[in-house]
Amino acid sequence: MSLLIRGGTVVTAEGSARADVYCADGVIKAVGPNLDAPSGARVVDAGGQYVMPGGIDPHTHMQLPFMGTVASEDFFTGTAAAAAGGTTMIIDFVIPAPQTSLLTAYDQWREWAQKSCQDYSFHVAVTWWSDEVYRDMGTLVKDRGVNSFKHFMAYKNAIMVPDENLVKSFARCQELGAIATVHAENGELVFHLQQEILKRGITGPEGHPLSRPPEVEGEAANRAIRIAQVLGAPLYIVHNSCKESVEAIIRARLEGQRVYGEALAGHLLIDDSVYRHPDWNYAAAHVMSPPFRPKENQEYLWRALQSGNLQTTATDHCCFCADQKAMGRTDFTKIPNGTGGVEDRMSVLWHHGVGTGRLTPSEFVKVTSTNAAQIFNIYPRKGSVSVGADADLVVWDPEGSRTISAKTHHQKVDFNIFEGMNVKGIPSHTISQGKVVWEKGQLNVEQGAGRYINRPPFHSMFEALAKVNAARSPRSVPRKAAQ
Ligand code: URQ
Ligand code: ZN
Ligand code: ZN
Repeated sequence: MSLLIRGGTVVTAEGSARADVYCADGVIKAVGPNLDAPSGARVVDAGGQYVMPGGIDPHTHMQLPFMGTVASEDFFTGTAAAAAGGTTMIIDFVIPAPQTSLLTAYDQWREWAQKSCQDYSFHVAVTWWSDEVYRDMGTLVKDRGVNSFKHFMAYKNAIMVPDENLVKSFARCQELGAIATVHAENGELVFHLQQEILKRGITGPEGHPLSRPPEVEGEAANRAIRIAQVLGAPLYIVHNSCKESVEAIIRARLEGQRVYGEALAGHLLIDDSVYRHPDWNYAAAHVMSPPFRPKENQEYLWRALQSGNLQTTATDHCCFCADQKAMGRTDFTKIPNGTGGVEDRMSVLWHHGVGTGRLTPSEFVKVTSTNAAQIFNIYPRKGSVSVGADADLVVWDPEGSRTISAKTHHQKVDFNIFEGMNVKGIPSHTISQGKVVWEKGQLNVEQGAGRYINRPPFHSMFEALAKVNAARSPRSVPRKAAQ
């Protein structure tokens, strides 16, 4: 099956140019103007549209067991919804229960993810510490294609880890050539504030943001950054929601520290007024952590993306339906934390990013695909439109529009945090492994077609480079016999 995408403007992180893209055997074979269509090739007319690397969502939680229930979206429906929105790869999370084997959890998540219809990979959460965890991290890097380890600094009495574990695990990441990632909220402060707020008789969703003020996030972000700095470990902070965490990242980056930050599409557009909505279900549907923030934080996050101080966008797609959210009907701390967005991220970011002039099309590609591919070491296989890369592409119609709604979305959840939002800029075609999986409003996905994508450790790349350089260095070139 070969495919020629003809007449479009290819947009990459580097720039844009009128070019056709020819794909065969699941990879890009040629990029250039006026390509011929070999006999039998399918031709997609991309005239007047952009051809970009398929979106990479580096933060999802399909069918996550969490807070006494399981996220409603599974790996098939979630990767299908991603295709409908122009995203062609997700990086999800293996989250072992504390005191359980990381390798066993990894195998469990691999089994769950086999039904995916598009490519996927996993960060692995370090939710406890022991010599076994130390060894398993090595196995995961060397034999399972994992190069990123997650640490929850919140969720006390569940998956939160103390500083001691952060230190040991970050040091192990540095040793292995892996990147440490964190959910940065001070879980002890959250727990204390939750008890205080409940004591005052506040049990509704309005209590959620009160228990997780921005300072709680800023403190944890800074703490993780300083630990990583002392240990020389690269660090990626997920779902930065406020000025306090971004300021910590900017300071570190100005000092030359290797710290990366992620922003969620939700945090870029939704503010904390949602928690004061009179309808309990509406407010509870927005309970996620860190919470949606006061409005001024959105512009701050946009500026951080524009300035390159935040590098990626994601969704933290972790869906719970109304009956699940109702588990916290009398106690907001029992409302399962999480919201969706995997289908809407790309259009929301194009409309509010490129559509407003905040982002150029190339910057859009960087923050929705290429930067994540580079940070998690799968570039240029992913996140590029280049010969040899996987044929994961999106044909983007900048004039197309749609209204986002739970009534029409493909996400397996009964709520949409972007409900009613009109967006201009939509995928006319999504191509996964060279196959058109979304076309003019119709999914054409195959359960199980998705592949697990190995992500090599970083120093292995440096070792490879070192070998290449050594081979080139003058010392290794046999000297001509003296004249
Ligand atoms: O914290 C996370 O990233 C997971 C558990 C999803 N839930 C959330 O509220 N962000
Ligand atoms: Zn989180
Ligand atoms: Zn998450």
